[in-house]
Amino acid sequence: MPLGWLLGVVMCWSAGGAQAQGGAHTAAKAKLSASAASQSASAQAPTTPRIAPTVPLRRLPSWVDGTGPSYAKRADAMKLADQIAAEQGLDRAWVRRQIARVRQVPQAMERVLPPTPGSRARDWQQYRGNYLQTQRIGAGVAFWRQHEALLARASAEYGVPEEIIVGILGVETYYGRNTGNFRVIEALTTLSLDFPTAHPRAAARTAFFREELAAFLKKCHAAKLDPFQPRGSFAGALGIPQFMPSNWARYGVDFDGDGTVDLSGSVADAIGSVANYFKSFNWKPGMPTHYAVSFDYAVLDLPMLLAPDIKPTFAVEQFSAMGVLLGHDARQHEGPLALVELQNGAYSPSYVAGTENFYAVTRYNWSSYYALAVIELGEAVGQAMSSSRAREQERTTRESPLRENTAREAANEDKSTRM
Ligand SMILES: [Ca+2]
Repeated sequence: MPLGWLLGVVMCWSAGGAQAQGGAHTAAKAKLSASAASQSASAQAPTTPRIAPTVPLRRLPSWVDGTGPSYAKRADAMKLADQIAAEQGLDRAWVRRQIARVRQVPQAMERVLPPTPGSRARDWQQYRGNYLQTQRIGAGVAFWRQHEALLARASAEYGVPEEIIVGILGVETYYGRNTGNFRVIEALTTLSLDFPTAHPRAAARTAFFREELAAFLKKCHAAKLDPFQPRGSFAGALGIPQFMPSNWARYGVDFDGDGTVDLSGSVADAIGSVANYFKSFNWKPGMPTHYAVSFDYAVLDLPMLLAPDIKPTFAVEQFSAMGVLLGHDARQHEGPLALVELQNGAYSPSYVAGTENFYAVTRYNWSSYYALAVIELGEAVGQAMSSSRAREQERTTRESPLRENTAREAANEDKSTRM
């Protein structure tokens, strides 16, 4: 989600996100890497993912509305309104009216705060278990089947695999089920004017949310949309793909051709926009996202390998010189790689070699944990799709001779009747 920045930072804390790097997605390779890596590089890590409690497929919306003070009489709020109007070329009175209608939403202020450092150990297996549930994979298969033609068209047009689009939408909103309970304008106004000063990067975050609020008001004004209508996350991320408003404007695609980019009501627009987002962040068609690694402990230089974090930096030869052993396919890889470390709580970390396409997934949300969950969910859904297609094919093959026999018998019967 072009929730990017914001949530990225939050997730890096909460999920333990080292920031990841890029890698294209080839189902077989992607599959290999995570599990094989955790087995080879961290023999003590749990090999069976813990499964999180099941999530109900549908839940009643519980809206979170502003209950704090109104911004109508705040001088800084009206000053911000005037600034946005001037910068975006919007009617000053209209912007003032919108912001004056907003009440502070304290839950947004609470949710942007990172957990106390050390309060929660980062745990990839646990994080993974939150997304790779049987129900979510099943919902992904249903989504893929229902929107197969759209996914195929987006994949062909933008060069991004269906698995990645399906993985993103599954992790972000459970295929549109959980798109957020906050009024986007209330979340963004609150975080623009009352971002918690306890946050280590409060000034930068405030500036970020002000830009998002401006982008949101501009989009609403252009679309003649009441800014109080769209709902989203506590951070103002919108719709099925959870785009921040500036990304809605920048990367949103009218994929169903109805003249507007509707990320909440149009699955086609959501699918096209996610694919366009990845293309815009240099997704390289055909490149795997990551490879399995093992270590030559005699020469392993972990501090050096982990220094660039998720940014693909090292050539295959450099990896090898620093003690990272790669399989046959990975050794043929052209382009830089990053050693991605995923902590497993009390167990040894898992490691993968992330490519530029792994890094591209982290541009949606700046967390390697997030990226690998997206990749593995997409892959699990893809495999489930293939199995169900194979079963259907088998059934068709098994039934067709029967049908032929029945037809032949019917024809013979017909003949005998005529005789
Ligand atoms: Ca549209």
